[in-house]
Amino acid sequence: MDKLIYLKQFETDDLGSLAFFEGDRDVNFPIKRIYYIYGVAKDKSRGGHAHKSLKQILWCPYGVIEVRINDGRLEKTYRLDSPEKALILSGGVWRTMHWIEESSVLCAAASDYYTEDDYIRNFEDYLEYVKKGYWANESKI
Ligand code: T46
Repeated sequence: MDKLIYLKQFETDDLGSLAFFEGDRDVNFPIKRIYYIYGVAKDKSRGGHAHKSLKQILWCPYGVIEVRINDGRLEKTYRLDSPEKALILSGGVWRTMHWIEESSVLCAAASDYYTEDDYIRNFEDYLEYVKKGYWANESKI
C-alpha cells in the first residue's frame, strides 16, 4: 500500500534543517539500495513501469515532482513539494514521475538490489499481470 509520510526534522534557523528516516523503523523494509535522479528538465516525465516486488521510498529534497500511481483500477497523484515529504510505494504499482519544477531531484531508497527482472515496462503487460495478481478483485492503492 502507498503511504505519504513526513520525515523527522531537526529545524535550525539560518543553518537550515536536517531531515532523516531509518530503514525498518520509519519505512517497513530494510534498505539495500539508494539512487537519485537529477538534471531533468521542467515538464519532462520518467518512469512508466511497475515493480513486481520492490518496495521503495521516494522523496524530493529539492524542487517539486509529482508521482502518479496506478494499480490498473485506480489512479492517485502525490505531490512531493517539500523535503520533509516522502512516499512509500509497495510492489505491483505502476508509476510515472513528472518534473513540475526544473532540476528537481528525486531520491529513492529501495528494498532490494537492482534487477531488470523485477520491472514491468509495458502497460498492457502490467494489466495482464494485475489480472493474475492476488489483488485482482481489490485495489492495491
Ligand atoms: C523507479 C523510479 C521511481 C540501474 O542500473 N540501477 C538502478 O539502481 C536503477 C534505478 C536504474 N538502473 C538503470 C536501468 C536503466 O538502464 O538506469 C537506467 C534508467 O532507469 P529507469 O529508466 O528505470 O529510470 P526511471 O527514472 O524511469 O525509474 C527509476 C527506477 O528505475 C524505478 O525503480 O521506481 O525511478
